[in-house]
Amino acid sequence: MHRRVVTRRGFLKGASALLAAALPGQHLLAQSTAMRRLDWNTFRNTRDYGSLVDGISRMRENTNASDKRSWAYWTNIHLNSCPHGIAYFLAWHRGYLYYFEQQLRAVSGNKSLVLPYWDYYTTPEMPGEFTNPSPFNPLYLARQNTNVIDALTLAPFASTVTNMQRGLANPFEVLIEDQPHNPVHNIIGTTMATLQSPTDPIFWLHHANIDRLWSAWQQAGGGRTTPPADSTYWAGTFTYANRLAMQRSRTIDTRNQLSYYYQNETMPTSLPAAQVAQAGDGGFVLASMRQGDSPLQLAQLGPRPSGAAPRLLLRPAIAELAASPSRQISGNRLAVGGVLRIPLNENSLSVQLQLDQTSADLLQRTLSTAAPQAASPYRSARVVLDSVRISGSGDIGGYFYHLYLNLPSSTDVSSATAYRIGSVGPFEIDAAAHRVHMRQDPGGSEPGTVALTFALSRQLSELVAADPRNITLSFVRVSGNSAPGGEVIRVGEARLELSTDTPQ
Ligand SMILES: [Cu+2]
Repeated sequence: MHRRVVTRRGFLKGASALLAAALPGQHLLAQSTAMRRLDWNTFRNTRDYGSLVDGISRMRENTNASDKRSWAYWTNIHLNSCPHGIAYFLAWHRGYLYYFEQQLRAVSGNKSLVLPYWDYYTTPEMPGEFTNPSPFNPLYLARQNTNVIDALTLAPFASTVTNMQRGLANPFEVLIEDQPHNPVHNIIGTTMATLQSPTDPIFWLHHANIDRLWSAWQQAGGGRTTPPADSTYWAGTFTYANRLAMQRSRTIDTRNQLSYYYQNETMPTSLPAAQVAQAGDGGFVLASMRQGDSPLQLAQLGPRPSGAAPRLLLRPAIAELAASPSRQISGNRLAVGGVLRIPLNENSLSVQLQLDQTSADLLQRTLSTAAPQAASPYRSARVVLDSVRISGSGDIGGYFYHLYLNLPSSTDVSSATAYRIGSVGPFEIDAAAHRVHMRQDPGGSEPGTVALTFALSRQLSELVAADPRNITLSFVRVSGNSAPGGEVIRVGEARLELSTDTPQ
């Protein structure tokens, strides 16, 4: 079975260019010949499956981390230079996977080997080949969980998500990193919940899937826009290691620039069917208007069938915690109210952000579109979790928290995403600690901690401005089947800030 195919689109393009430019045909055909990355469920039945297992086995056995044929060499590239939570998350990983795939080909001796992907939107349970704990199985690594159904969302594929890059309104790159990318790392846990995650073989199938979803989004039309090749956005180079670099502009189009494409390049349109609810789990509880329904995890609920009763997400109870004062954080950031020392454990909780009258007035002048903008030096609002650290057994993962602002006391789950500002778990904390280490981020106010920032959408800013004396922040816990209890994360301060930055 060979998968070196010439696509019709690629062939026609090549043929017309040939006629137009009268260049040697072989060269053009070589450029339009692309390799197809397969879904694991297809890949596992090809002869390449053996090459993949053999290649990974050889690389894991090679313990010389300075040798590019070793497993640790590739983990160290990720550890030393991956951008998480900053620009080029998608493009950097596209080039990283491309070079890793070439290395796998070289080590396995199979020139047509391609990286397969794990489509968890179709099969949320990790493929069994990766979970067999035999010491002779090179695809296995200890993990907290193997089912990622609670990590999934359709939010990045909504028709309103038309910008690719961080910094523009509603950016695809930020949304897909936030969910499903980060929660998949967190729920699987153990090594996957850290920047050492490429040590786990499932990492490569997870990131091939994220890359595939980006490809699908790029081709979906509907006004979805990637910066054009001549944009300054693509200027520059990713340096992965010594003599291993890629021009950013080469990562725009997989088929024509990197000569690969995916078996399925369409965006998911539904979530996997709901599974049997876990009784007594520590996750958030969904109430139903009908009696007798079991509580279900939020992500397990697909679109509600017409005529069915709405399924409700209840806002977690408000914890009474000490308030933090309004104060100037820097020349362009003002804290308008917050709370101190939030312990995050197996339960969900909400906190109330207390604003004094002066801060409330300023917030209203800044964020309300009805108010004159000139009356405030600030332009946007954000939630900052400061002095965040892992505590207890939190570093093993298996869990994460959705963050909501001003969640109503109960809301239909399909409406809850309007209040969501992001998520936090051990992977986000480890990635932020790495940015501090790389001096890309100053870190948290307390030494050895991190700070996480969540920009508010225009809609949420309006909502907050409408009632600035009554702002709640909810941490909604999502636990995999295996997840640590007790305090796992400590947030030193959660606060609302006004900033001079452009609104999202
Ligand atoms: Cu990742």
